[in-house]
Amino acid sequence: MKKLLLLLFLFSSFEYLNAENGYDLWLRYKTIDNKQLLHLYRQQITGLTIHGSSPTITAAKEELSLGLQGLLQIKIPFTSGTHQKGTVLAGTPSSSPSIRQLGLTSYLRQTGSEGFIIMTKKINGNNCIVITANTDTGILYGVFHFLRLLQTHQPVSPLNIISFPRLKLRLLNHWDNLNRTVERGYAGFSIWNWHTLPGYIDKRYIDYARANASVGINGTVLTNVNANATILTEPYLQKVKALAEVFRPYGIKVYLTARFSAPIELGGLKTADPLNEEVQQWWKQKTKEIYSLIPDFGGFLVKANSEGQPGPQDYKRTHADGANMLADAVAPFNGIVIWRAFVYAAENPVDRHKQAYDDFVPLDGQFRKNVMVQVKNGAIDFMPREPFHPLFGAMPKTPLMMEFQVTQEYLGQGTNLVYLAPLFKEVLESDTYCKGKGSTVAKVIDGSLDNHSLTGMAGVANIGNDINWCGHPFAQANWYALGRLSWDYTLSSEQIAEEWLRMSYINNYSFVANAKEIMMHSRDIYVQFTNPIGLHHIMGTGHHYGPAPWVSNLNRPEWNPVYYHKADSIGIGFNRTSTGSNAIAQYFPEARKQWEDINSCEEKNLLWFHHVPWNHKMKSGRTVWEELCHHYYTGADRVKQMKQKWVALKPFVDKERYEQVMQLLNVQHEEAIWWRNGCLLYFQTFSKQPIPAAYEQPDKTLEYYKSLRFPFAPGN
Ligand code: GCW
Repeated sequence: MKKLLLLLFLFSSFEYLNAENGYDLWLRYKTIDNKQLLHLYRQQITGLTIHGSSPTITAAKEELSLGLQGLLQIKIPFTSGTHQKGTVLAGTPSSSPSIRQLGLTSYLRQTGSEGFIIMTKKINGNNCIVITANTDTGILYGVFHFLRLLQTHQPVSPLNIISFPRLKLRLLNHWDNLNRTVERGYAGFSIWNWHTLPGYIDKRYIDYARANASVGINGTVLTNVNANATILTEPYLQKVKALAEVFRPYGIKVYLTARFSAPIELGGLKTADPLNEEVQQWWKQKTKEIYSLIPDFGGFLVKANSEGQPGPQDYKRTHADGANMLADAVAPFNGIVIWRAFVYAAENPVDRHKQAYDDFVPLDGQFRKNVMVQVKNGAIDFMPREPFHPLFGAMPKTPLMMEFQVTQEYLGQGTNLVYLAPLFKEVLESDTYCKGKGSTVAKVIDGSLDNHSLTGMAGVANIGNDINWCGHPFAQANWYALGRLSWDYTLSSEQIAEEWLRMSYINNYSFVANAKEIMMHSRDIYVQFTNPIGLHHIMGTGHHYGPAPWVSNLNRPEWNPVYYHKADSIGIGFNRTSTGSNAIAQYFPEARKQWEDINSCEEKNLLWFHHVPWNHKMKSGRTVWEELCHHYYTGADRVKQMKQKWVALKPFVDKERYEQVMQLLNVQHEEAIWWRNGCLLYFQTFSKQPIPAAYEQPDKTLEYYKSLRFPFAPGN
């Protein structure tokens, strides 16, 4: 009997134990493992009729066949126009007469050029599943959505879905260099093999496009914002063209970063002054050349006058002058310019928090119609927790695009399990109060507050040539989440996590519930053991790996962690109130209120805005010093709990990914202890207070932590 049970167990878990390398992302299309459901789906889906002949429709067909064959383990025939019961009928009203007759025009008015409808409809008396849209791209998105329903075991009858994106541009920004290193990349080298392009099309490019289309990402900036002008030379543009051709059927446009000094470097001009006519001509010519190769080229993304990049200020011109010059060049081709607001200057003694706002707010109203200003979610950088950027709501005349970081530069890099949707949502749901209560960051970027039609969100990609694309198996969830939220920012982090888990692992209730819990707490845990109660920018120099709050000797003041935590004998934290740098004044008064007063400031941002005496009492009754100890220790302990939770999920996960995640959680636990001990030992030199005896005391000295070096840490 025992043997039989064991055999049964082994047999039933065979599916789970198949090794997986993660390459298929969330598009695994494994057979529905619930027999009843499989049976039901097979009855409900009996044939496929897809109208249209564009490459996008071909891609949709291929995806449907691949998906259904995998999920249902039967070959569902493509039919033409019979519409038997259970037919999946896809097409636009113009490509499909049967769909035209269904009278869906009023719904299709809502879906725009990318949205879709999936509805159960009776055709010739038979229930069919209709996937329709105004464009073939909409059909493709609908197909992916339909497959997702099956992948996540949702009912497919009756269906009544209308979906359209809330943001127009949904982009990945690759910080990929032409030599294939990736700035802040933790998943290997760049997936763009420039050397073998354009002749060789790696299958990865197609799978990359499929993955993006499956979550609605419709643009990709191929190159690093720390730009290299070589990408604009003819041989490289041919390579870009080849990629654009792969992506086009999937609704994805390519964009490039423009190095501002390219007219000098490539054109041999003496200047790159945006008001110089020759310079303007050079860009116009270059742009024409690009569009002759790539007619649907998206446009340029520019980092200028920031961290050593050239820009218009080199010629005493403004960011608007620079952006407008490029905007005029791309305008005849319907291109756009995305100008980054991430600027700060070493020569400027003003709190770095304030510099982008100071530079950009006076320019509001001066940008051309086809310019977007891309703003990072917070004013400093992509810190583990950061109040929203004060520029959101402060430039009503300019469409602002959100820039999130999907790659985990400051959030555990390649070794930590940190699910970022809660961070993204925290920012999007923050109230700027720019037009009174409810003026959330989301409403600023979706254009609804100021009537902008150019809207968008970008994520700095976490993709590399690692077999599983993202390094950490759970990092794939962050790519997925960026896409899903840029399509619909009202989705909850839980829902996104759940979808991703069901598609990437298994639909088992217990697995999904527990793994989701690990994900949902992971970002808070990371904040807790690295940057609790508003600490920020205290990471290692250059590579940004691990803690280094002690660093004080770097050339630029604002590169030093001590600039941000300001620990001294009195207390810790950056006073950004009116008695300090007054960065807080950049927020609208109602928003400011939550932070202004040291005694009522929301504690998660306390040290962001205040220099707080060591013995200041927190809501918990602990002093600030005790509170720091509490958070660092609790955070590190919670990583241990994550490990235990993962161990309990072993029966549900294939061996390969189980082991990968397990090993990484072990590394994460060690890193958490490193952060905890390093930071507390260092801050203790100012607080002069003991780490409460109840805690296990650090087993290494501060000198030891200070001596650690990582000369070849990735991503630098
Ligand atoms: O977060 C910082 C990174 C730089 C990056 C810069 C930016 C591309 O450390 O590596 O440069 O931001 O966003 O421009």
